[in-house]
Amino acid sequence: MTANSPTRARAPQVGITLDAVVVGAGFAGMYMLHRLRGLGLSALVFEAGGGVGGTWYWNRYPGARCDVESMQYSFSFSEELDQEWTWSEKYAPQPEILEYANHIADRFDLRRNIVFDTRVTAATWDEQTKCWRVETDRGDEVIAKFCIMAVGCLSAPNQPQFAGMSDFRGPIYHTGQWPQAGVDFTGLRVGVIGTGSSAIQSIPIIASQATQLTVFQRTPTWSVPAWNQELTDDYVRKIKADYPALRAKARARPTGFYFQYNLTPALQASAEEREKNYEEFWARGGLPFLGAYGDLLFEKDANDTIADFARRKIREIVKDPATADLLCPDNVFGCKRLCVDTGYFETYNLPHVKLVDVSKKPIERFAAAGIVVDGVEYPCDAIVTATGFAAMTGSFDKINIVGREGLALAEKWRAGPRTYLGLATVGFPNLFMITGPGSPSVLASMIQAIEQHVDWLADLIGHMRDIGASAIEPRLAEEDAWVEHVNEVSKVSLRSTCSSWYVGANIPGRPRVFMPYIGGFPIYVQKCNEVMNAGFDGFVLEDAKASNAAPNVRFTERWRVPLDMEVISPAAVAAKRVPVV
Ligand code: N01
Repeated sequence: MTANSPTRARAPQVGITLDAVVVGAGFAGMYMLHRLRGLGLSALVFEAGGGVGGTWYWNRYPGARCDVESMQYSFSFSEELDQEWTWSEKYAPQPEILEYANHIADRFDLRRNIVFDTRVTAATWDEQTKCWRVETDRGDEVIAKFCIMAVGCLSAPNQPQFAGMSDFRGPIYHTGQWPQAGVDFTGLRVGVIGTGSSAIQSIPIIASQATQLTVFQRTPTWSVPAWNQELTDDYVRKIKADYPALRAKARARPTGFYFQYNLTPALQASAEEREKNYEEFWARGGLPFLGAYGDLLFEKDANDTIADFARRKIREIVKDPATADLLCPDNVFGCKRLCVDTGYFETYNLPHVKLVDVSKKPIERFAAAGIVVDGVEYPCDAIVTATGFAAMTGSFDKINIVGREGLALAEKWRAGPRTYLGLATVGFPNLFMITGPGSPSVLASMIQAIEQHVDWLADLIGHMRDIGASAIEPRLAEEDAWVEHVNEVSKVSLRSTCSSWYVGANIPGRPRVFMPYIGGFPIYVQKCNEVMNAGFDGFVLEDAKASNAAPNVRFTERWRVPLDMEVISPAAVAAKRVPVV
C-alpha cells in the first residue's frame, strides 16, 4: 500500500484557481477526480483523513465488512480493473476494501491531486466571478468554478453526550472513528453501546477478546446471517468471464446490485410454502433475504410473516429465553437498515456476555470504571460507542456552505434537505452532491450509485464547457416537485414508518424527512437520463454561448440499460410489488 499522508507538513494553498474542488477522497471523490482529469480539467480533492477510502478509511472497527457481495461492491467503469482485481471473500472485509481504494488511487495516479489531512471548513459562492471560494482548516483558500461534495452519506459520527463521560477513566472508541492501529480488548471488560450494523459486526469479535462484554441495547435489531465464505477460483473465473453482463443486470435492479428474488406476494402462499421459502432465503443469507417475497416492505401483514420467522430464528439460536426476548425486535422487519451478521446472536450464549436493556431506563451516566443504568453500575475498562451517524446531511452541516445572496445551506435545509435529483440545490449554483439526499444513495449499492452520479456530472460539466456556460442551478419548481415526489414515494414503503436514520430520527432535534429516494435505482437513473436528453431540463444554465439542447454524452451512456420492466415497471410500483433492500 502506498504511504497515505504525503501532505502532513505543507504550506497552505492560497489564491489558486481551479476548475473544480472535490470534497472527500472516498470512492465518490476519487472517481470524480478521475473523470474531471479525463475531461482535461484542473481539480483538487481535499480529504480530512490521512488516506483515501472515506467510510472504509474511518470504519476500522473489528469485524467491519461490506454486506453487498464484493464482486458487485466495486467500480464497474473499467473492464481492465474488474479483471485485474480479485476479491478473496463473498463479503469483503474492511482492510481489503481499503486496499482496493488504495489500488484505485495508485492505478489511476490520483494522489497527486489529493490533499490529505485537510478538512474543508467553508465554501462561499461569489456572484461576480461565478466561482466558489473553498477554505480549509489548514489555511487553504482556493477558487473553483465547481464545488463537488463527495462527503459520504454516513460519515459524520453521532457521539451522544452521556452524563459523566469525562469521569470515565478508560478509552472510549466510536466505531466510525476507529484508531488506525486497531484496538486489542484482550483481558478487558468492555461495554458496547448500540446494536446497529456496526455493533452487530464488532460484538462477536470483541467478545472473543474481552473477559467481559456488556451490550447496552436501546432497540433490538433485525439481522440475517451473512454465511460469508472464501470465493473459489472457479466462482471468480465464471463472473470475470462475463463481468459486463453481471454489471448490466445489476444496473437494471431496484438496488443497483443483482440477487435472486421472488416477486409473488407473501400472503398468497400457504404457511408451509412460506416457511420453506423463508428457509431457502435464510440459507442464502444477507440482504437478499428481504427478496423472499415482493410485498414485504409494502404490506404490514406480509411483513409480519417474515418478522415471525426471524424472531423464531433468534429464539432458536439464543439459549436464555429472557435474553432472546430482549433481542427480538417488534418493529417492521427491514424498516431500519437490515443488518447482516456472523455469529451475532450466538455471542449472547457466551457466559461472559451480558445484554442490558436501556429502552425504558436509558443510560444514566458514565462512572470512573463503568456505565450506570437504573442505579446499577456495569464495570467497563473500555467503552465502544456504536451509535451511528448524522446520516445524509451530517457532513454538509460541518461545512459553512454559503450560496447566492448569503444563503447558508444549513439554513435552507433546516426543515430537511431539499435537492433536485439529489445532485444540486437551488441557490447554490455549480455546487454538486454525489449521492446527495433525494437520490437512491444508501438504498442502492453505494459504488454503483456513486458511479452513476459521477458519470452524469462529468457529462454535465463537459457539456457546460462545450457550450461556454458559466453556471447551472436547478429551478425551484422542479426542485419542489422532486422533493414532493421523493416524499410521496417513501410513503408507499413501510420503511418510512419507523424511527431510523433514513428519516433523521436517530438523533434528537433533526428534522424528520425520508432522505434517500426509494423509488428504485433504475427508475431514478431513467429520470436523470431524461433530464440530460432534454438539455438538462429543470436546470437553468447561465451564459451559454451555444445551444444547450444536445449534450455530448460521454459517460452516462452506459447507464442507459433497458429497464427490467417485469420488476420495476410503474405498474409494479403501483401494485406495491417492487422488492427494495
Ligand atoms: O449505526 P445505527 P451503525 N443510547 O444508527 C444506538 C451502514 N453500515 O453505525 O436504534 C443508547 O444503525 C441506536 O439505538 P436506536 C449501514 O447502512 C453498513 O451501526 O436508535 N443507544 C442503535 O442501536 C448502517 O445502517 C455496514 O434505538 C443509542 C445504534 O446506537 C449505518 O451504516 C456496517 C444511543 C446505532 O445504530 C449505520 O450503522 C456498518 C443512546 N443515546 C454500518 N444513541 C455494512 O456494510 C444511539 N444508540 C455491513
